Amino acid sequence: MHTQVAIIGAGPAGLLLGHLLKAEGIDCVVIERQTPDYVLSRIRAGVLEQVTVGLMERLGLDARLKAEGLIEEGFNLADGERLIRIDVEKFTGKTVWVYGQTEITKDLMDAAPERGLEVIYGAEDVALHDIESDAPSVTFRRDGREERLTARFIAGCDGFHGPSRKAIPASVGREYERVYPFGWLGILADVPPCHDELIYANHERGFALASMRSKTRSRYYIDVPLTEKIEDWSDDRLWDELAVRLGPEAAANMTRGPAIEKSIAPLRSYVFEPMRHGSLLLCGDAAHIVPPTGAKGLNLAASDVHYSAAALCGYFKHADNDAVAAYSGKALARVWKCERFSWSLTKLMHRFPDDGPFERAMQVAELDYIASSDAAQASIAENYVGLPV
Ligand code: RFL
Ligand code: PHB
Repeated sequence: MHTQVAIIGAGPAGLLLGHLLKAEGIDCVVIERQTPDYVLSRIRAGVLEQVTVGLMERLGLDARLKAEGLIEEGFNLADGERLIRIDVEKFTGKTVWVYGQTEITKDLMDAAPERGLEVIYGAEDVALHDIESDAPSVTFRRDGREERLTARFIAGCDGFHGPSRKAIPASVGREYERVYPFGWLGILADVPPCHDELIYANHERGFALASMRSKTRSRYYIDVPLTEKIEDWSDDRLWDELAVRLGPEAAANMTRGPAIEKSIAPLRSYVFEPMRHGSLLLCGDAAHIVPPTGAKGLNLAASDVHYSAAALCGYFKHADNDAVAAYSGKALARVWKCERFSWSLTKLMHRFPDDGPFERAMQVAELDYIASSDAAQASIAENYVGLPV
């Protein structure tokens, strides 16, 4: 089998890139290890920036997003009794959207057959070959048979644990990493949200986030030590903890219900440089991870796809060899700014086990400053709504 671009991974990055390349008449095949149902069962992001919505619009796949998504004009930072509202719309003239990653992925998956985007699910033992040459290939097993897909480029969209990043020799790559001493315990439930905007809360018992997927489906998180087991968190215990951490007003409006999904995700900041080596381009979680505070992960995957699609179009349609060479630098400039924002919001809103009175005083001073300064609120709003691509 031969194609122009072999895409590894059918998460949001891989499917978005596949559709964008197809729309430009560039041949590609997406290779995914899991089944479609498994991919759709992963409950992850919920907040979309303009870059992500813009790509769905460009593909003409935004109808359900526009019909079912919720426009969010602002969000809230809670610190004990006080609620600081960041008016994103006022400061930036733009909004974000609440629409689940699962729904985006479903829209992209459903549109693949009619647009001729080939996605191979259930591919085992995916391996990359000859990435330093102009004729790289991907081998995998399907239904017990070994197959090889040759291509001009490989796009590694296979998430943090996939094989693409590992195919780059250690001698040319550099890793930057911060692992946080807690994880987020999330619950998804078919109950109305406690507030019409997101609330990120810093409480003496720890962090909490009130988010949503729709007017009838809520998503909440608390931070927990990494030693916690999901079995120890009954729905009742989790709702009680959320009610305390989110404060009395949110608690009074909170509707409890059985969990549709409950899981613990570790928090990490991670960047791999460069994002291109030879004929391999990395996109999304394959190259970088942000802690979920600030909702940047999926949106960063979308901005990488924006840059990589443009680079590959430059190569195939305009004979522009420099476009691919420039990809890593362009993508990383935006990645690092989003890493900074996610890390700083994580530091501001979580109680770290090693923090003492000084670190807490710094949090209080920063929250005081944000509460009293339009400039500080504008800066947060600009980052939250999404930096330009
Ligand atoms: P994905 O979604 O991990 O997709 C990678 C795909 O590659 C496949 N794969 C392989 N395929 C073939 N062969 C192999 N050997 C393979 N190994 C892996 C996988 O099966 C998968 O289908 O990466 P992608 O496309 O880069 O997308 C990144 C986003 O998923 C991620 O950044 C976000 O979910 C992060 N995130 C959030 N981002 C936001 O923008 N807003 C949010 O509100 C938000 N909330 C979150 C989040 C992530 C969370 N968790 C669980 C990590 C909340 C949580 C709790
Ligand atoms: C979510 O709704 O899952 C969500 C929202 C905001 C975040 C992280 C996750 O910062």
